[in-house]
Amino acid sequence: MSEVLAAISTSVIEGNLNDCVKLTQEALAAGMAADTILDNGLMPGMDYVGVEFKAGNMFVPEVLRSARAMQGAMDLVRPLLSATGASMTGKIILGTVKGDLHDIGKNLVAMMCEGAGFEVKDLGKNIEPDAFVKAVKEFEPNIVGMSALLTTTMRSMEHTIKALEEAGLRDKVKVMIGGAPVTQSFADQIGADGYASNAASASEMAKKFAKA
Ligand code: B1M
Repeated sequence: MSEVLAAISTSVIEGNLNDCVKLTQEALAAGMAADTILDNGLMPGMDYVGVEFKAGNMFVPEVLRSARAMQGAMDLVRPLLSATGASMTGKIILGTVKGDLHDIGKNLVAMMCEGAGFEVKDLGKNIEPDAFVKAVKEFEPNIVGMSALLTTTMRSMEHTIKALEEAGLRDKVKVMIGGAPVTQSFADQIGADGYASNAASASEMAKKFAKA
């Protein structure tokens, strides 16, 4: 890995937004391709953060700082990627389900998935089943990700899966769910394809789904 790519990775790991943006600008100005910066600088940094977060060696505030640093660089890199047609890992839509306003965990999942090279469409919070359906039609993702933090809103996940079935879209996407009250057995019960207990596992699962 070149010196600048290693420095970009380090800036992501350290959550240093200014360095991450400055180094990415410098690399682009020196003629480095956007996908090289993503694949060999930003993504390895975020992969490391994911491993450390899962192991309990990094915590939510640190991960958020890393994700912000990555986002800053992604704002520079993303338009160039789409302009050159460089392929992303896959497409994912994410939302916190209807009735639920908790979005911190969902935002982390979004950032981790972006860090893993996904094109992420974040629908936001309090998302109706029909809005998921509409977004699947428009964005044609590989994966639909739903988050719920309330026991009372978990059922909205089931309703969203039903809405996807009724729209004839269920076979076109993998459905991944998560959030503090959600469990693997709930995922099995409502017919989701996967459950992840944290943002790092969610991005790993998304990568597996995108390859399948
Ligand atoms: Co609320 N809240 N809240 N709250 N809130 C909880 C969830 C609660 C457990 C607190 C408690 O009572 N101990 C409780 C739920 C109880 C229950 O249902 N069993 C609760 C309640 C009751 C409420 C209100 C009803 C309170 C009221 O008004 N009476 C109300 C509901 C509003 C609504 O949603 N309609 C409410 C409101 C709020 C705030 C708006 C004030 C705020 C949310 C701000 C925001 O998100 N922008 C808030 C907060 C902050 C919390 C707590 C304190 C923290 C949640 C959080 O952000 N955790 C929470 C108590 C707690 O958890 N200690 C609580 C950090 C976050 C990183 O973790 O979201 O679990 P988490 O995400 C993890 C994983 O779950 C996973 O990855 C993430 C990162 O590793 N993950 C996924 C999440 N989504 C995933 C999706 C995936 C895969 C993995 O695939 C797609």
